[in-house]
Amino acid sequence: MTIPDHIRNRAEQLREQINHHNHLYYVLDKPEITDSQFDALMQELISIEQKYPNLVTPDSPTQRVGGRPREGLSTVKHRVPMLSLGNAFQEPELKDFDSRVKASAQDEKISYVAELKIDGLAVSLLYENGLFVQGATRGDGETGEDITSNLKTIPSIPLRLKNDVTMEVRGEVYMPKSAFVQLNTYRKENDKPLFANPRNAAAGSLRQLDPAVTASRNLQIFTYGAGYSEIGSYKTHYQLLEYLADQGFRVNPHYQLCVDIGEVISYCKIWEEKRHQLEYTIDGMVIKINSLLQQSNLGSTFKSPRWAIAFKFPPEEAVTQIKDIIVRVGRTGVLTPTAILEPVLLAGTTVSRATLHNEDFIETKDIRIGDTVIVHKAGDIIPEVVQVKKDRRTGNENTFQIPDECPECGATVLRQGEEAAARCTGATCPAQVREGLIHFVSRSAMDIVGLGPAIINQLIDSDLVNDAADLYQLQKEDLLALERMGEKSAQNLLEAIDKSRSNPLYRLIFGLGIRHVGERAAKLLADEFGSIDSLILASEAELIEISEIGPAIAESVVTFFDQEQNRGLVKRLQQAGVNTESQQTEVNKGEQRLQGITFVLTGTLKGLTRQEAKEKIESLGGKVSSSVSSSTAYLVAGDKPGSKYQKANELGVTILDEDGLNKFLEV
Ligand code: 1X8
Repeated sequence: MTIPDHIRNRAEQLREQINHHNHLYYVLDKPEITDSQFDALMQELISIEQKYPNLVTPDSPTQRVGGRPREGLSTVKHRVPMLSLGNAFQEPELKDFDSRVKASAQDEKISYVAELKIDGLAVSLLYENGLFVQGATRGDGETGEDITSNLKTIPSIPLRLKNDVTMEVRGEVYMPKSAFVQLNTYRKENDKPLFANPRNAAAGSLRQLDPAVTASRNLQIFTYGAGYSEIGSYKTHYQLLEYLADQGFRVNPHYQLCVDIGEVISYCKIWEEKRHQLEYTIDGMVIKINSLLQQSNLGSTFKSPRWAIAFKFPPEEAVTQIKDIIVRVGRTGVLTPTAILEPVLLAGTTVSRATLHNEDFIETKDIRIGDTVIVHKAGDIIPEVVQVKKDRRTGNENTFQIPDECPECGATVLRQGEEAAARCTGATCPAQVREGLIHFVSRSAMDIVGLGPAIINQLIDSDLVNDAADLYQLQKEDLLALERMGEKSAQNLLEAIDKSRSNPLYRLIFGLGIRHVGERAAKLLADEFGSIDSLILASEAELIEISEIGPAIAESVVTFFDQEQNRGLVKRLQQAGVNTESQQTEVNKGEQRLQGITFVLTGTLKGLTRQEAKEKIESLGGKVSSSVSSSTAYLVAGDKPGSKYQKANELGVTILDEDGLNKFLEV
């Protein structure tokens, strides 16, 4: 198809504009247009590229959000090893470093650049002639993992540089604190395991087979160096940082030129104080010799450069006393012990509580009421008890046990089998009712805006609401009687409740708070059964047959609907006009994640037959073909592969082993 000149020019212009606004927004943090103006530019480019696919360039901004997996994580050998830094923990160690440097530099004047040490994941970004071609993790320093598609989803990583240079840029990918809190809140709502800190969350998000997952995680990058580099107009590290920023990279603004080690030390002290004001976690400072010539004269040991050092901040800890241990009852009835602390300043905030997780945690650490303890913040955010100071015990401390009866409703508390959690068995436990309602109205469930915990508490306390169905009976007068509830808010709330009546079915299923049924399982169940009435009738055997629904979910669904009380709740929700059917069979996007990808299978697989593999791939929207051609995306090679293997090699088709295939088939 010939492409009219004006279209070609317009696409080029759009790409430039989008890149420009991306840079303003993500790198410089100074947007000049609104989000919707930006979306309009993007939409225009997408529709041009859909009509004229030849216009799609690898660096087009439309290529950032990969909606499907491109490759298993293969390995990359770094052209220049990614070394780790030597550490200094105290001022004298920095002075020693300075003396060592000066001794080898034969009385030349040395100046340093001090930078923040970002607590994230080191990555290497390879640009060829200005084009981003490959990104990798640090790995063991010699060899890392290829995470190109995932890195492309991070908007502040430029796909094309200002100049057509070939160089390898290094930086740290991290998750901002706010994104971390948001992600964990979401994971908690969806019964998924939480990330311990932003660093783990960033690592988990980058090392994904599906770039769409990475794209959803709000990752960021700061670049701070070069590995292999073809040319260099820069002679100092300071100039290199300026050069990186000029090429379009995001560079942390808090770098400082220091003319001697005294200035370095003062600068480190400033950030040790101010670190908590940042939107990301740092674990120290990095100090580098400014002159690149001096750097290369000093060289490196096999492990780390001699021209740089990391100054690690001491872990932030505080000593305080446990005044009491209380127990909170969550939505699923889990009793979580929480330490009430003598308030203490820690990592920038006053901390007065720390989670004690469960009985085992308390027992392992031998934590008692009255103990003096060391607390820290996991990932700079979550207060935790690290250790008991046993030498401070007076004998007046009291051991703590999870009560046998629920502190909220008096029902029996049970610990099942190997589970660490103790649970309240009371079906009408007010704490469970409250937490259950908070879950029911939450954003991923029925999304009733304006119905926060404070109002829910009042509604329960005034006996207006005992379960989710009662919400739909509320009248304006009921609401107006609540504290701080005006005419307008009452009206808005009633409208929000009414709107939720027509939510898609999966939101209701998720909102019911059935154990183990997260948002994804709820979508699968809604798609499969089409109505809540059919779901109620489903047997465990039928449930297990659904791919991705395991025995724990199946059992839990059946147990839930076995309860008369729960079936009654559903009935009352139906009577109140809440939608309990799928309007249309929603195409489950996650399910179709292999759409457009063709596999060829060869050789003997161990874990499943080829037929099973074929069915699994097809159920996720992928295609299985019997012969290798240029449209084959992956050859899956089991034991004793035949001629297909050779053909795939000749055509440059990516070859997966069984593990590689399994990674595609897992969620
Ligand atoms: C690691 C890091 C470096 C810098 C910042 N954060 C890090 N985590 C920096 O140079 N500004 S350098 C580095 C390394 O070389 N291992």
